[in-house]
Amino acid sequence: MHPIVQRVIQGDKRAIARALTLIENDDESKRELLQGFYPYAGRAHIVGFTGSPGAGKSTLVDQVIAYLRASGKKVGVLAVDPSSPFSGGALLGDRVRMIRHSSDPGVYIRSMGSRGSLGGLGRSTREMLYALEAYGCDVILLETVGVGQSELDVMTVADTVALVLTPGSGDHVQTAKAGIMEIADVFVVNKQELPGADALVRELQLMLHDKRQYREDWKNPIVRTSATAGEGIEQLWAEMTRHYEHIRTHGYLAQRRKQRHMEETMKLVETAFAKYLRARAASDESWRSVLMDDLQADPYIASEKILRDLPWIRL
Ligand SMILES: Nc1nc2c(ncn2[C@@H]2O[C@H](COP(=O)(O)OP(=O)(O)OP(=O)(O)O)[C@@H](O)[C@H]2O)c(=O)[nH]1
Ligand SMILES: [Mg+2]
Repeated sequence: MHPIVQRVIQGDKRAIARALTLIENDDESKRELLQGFYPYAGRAHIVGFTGSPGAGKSTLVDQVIAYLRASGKKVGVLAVDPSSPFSGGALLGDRVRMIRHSSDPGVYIRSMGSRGSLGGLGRSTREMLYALEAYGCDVILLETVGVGQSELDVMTVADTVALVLTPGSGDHVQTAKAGIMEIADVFVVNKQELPGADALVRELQLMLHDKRQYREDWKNPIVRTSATAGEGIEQLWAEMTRHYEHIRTHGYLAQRRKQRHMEETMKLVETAFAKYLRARAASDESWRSVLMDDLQADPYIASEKILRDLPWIRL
């Protein structure tokens, strides 16, 4: 077993920091690390917080950490900082807000960049979660700004997703980015003390009322919070837990894990296959001539000429 894996499993904070960096940098030791971490997959409840910039996600996460710590849970936090102009000071903001927890041995907080490919962000998030599960986290909180598709994709690794909305921010149900309403398990109306909160709640209730099909038979609850005042946190966590129990007891969690396992595996197979094709295209003489010289053939004909060399692909 890789020495870092052993130390992570023992709960060594410096080791988890190192492991996450190695994973994020796609280090060559990554494969061995993951082999050590994978047996711990599924131990933690992974909770995603998404929503517009400034909705109060970090403030909520900070309050949820405090709440969970009071009940003795070990907590991991991954904040995805997209390299989009939206999150100007987000990184610093997150650090300042959550810094009070950073000396707590039961909390590990990590901000990760979204550099690299879009697909890579999802993959390394998933892999970092395996490491945090091996580290012994009971709950892992994931924060992303729900502006881009890649941040939405990140949320597919969460067991429970909270969409954080705020009154009077133009953050209305009708204008919400397509896809974001569908992935939310719990709707959070944060800054509920501000005017417009009642209207936003009503708007959400109407939308839910019109909804004909509930994903995984789950009726999405709406929770009101005031993150800065620490109000509604207990209820929020109660709904998160209720959702987790729901998907666990009805077999949805097992189903999702199967699906995820298949997709992660296929992605690796596809990546290896694409690499093989590119390498062969660069070296195989007959492929090269089809690709570069035979300009008479349209791309369909040209591709068929190449695919004939791969007899297990039926044309
Ligand atoms: N009035 C009020 N302000 C809040 C509440 N929750 C958060 N805020 C404030 O809203 C601002 C943004 O909060 P953040 O927690 O940084 O929001 P965020 O969603 O993490 O923002 P990004 O990470 O930049 O997307 C901060 O100034 C908070 O103090 C709340 O319940 N009421
Ligand atoms: Mg934030």
